[in-house]
Amino acid sequence: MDWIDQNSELSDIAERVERGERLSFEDGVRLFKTHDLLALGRMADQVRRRKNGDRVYYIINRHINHTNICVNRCKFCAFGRHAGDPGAYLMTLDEIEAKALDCRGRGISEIHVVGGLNDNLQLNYYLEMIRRLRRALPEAVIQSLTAVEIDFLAKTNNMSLRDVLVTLREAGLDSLPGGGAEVFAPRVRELICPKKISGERWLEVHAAAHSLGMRTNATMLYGHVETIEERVDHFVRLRELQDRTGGFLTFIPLAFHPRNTMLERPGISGTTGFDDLKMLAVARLMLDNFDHIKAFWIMIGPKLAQVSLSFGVDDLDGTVEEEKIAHDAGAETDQRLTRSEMIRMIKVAGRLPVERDTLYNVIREG
Ligand code: V47
Repeated sequence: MDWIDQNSELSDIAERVERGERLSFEDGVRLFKTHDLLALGRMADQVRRRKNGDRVYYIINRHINHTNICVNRCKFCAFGRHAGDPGAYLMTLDEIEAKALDCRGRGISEIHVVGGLNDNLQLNYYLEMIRRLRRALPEAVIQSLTAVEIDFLAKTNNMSLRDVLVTLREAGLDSLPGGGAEVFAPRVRELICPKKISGERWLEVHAAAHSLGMRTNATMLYGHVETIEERVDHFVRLRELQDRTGGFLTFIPLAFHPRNTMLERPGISGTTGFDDLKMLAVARLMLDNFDHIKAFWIMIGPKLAQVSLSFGVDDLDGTVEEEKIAHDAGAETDQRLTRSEMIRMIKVAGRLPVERDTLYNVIREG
């Protein structure tokens, strides 16, 4: 083990990583507490290489946020509005369809649609939206509706989770994105999103999707009121569900952006580069049964996302095109990257760019 100093405070964990052993809750806490970022990065990089070799994935995708009207109004969110508030919007089905039609012929393989909990919307709006997206882009994977929206549809229509998911799947829904997970610990949810579904319910929705053969993503919103222990608990719970179902595709940490949110305080300016790299590296080490760890460049910037390729990351998300959730909260990144910018970032890091679809099938290499 010549890649880590034998006197490093992490050398016992490094030995377990080298042997491919599962890390414990206590190991996760120690990893977050270390300041030895390079040792942490080397361990995560070793696991990344074992799982994905030199491949770094990206996708040509398009985000659509159909409404920002939301009854939950989470404190970390600058995107949600009450109906009638300035800036509140709801896209018509024609407007959504027009955005999808605009994607035709541009090699877009995934449409990512998420929005607020708008109690004026009936199940039929969602079914028709998905049918129209399906018709407009028959080749694309529709990754839409977070667990929070699925739960909302089940409750408002008095349906089981399974029935809602089956109905949406018949309309053309393929996969669920990872949003709404935040931090599972009840203490944190009480402080930042008291009206949102519990962590247990989020996991229940994903388990229901997995049981139908739908693949889904997982996230964690970090850098607000959560403790290190609550972060590690979040990993352990995701890892447990993944052991049971194997249905998660990737994990995406989301760096909290405070601007325009109810958690904005003088002097608080969001996560630091150290926090972001640590989060990605610890995720790679703790989530040993996840194939992929994604750096969402929209949240941490393309430069740090590129550096994170040496800290356990093997996926840079995609071209995105139009992003509102982080930008309403002060993100200063562009809203889109081109395919050639993605490829350049990956090649400069000495890795092999692989364009993928949602399920990580290879579309093109190099
Ligand atoms: O659930 C909300 C987060 C999520 C803020 O599955 C914020 O591939 C930072 O889940 N600062 C929605 N984050 C976006 C999301 C996502 C993004 C990219 C890829 C995937 C995927 C999923 O955004 C919310 C919440 O956790 N969020 N407000 C904020 N102020």
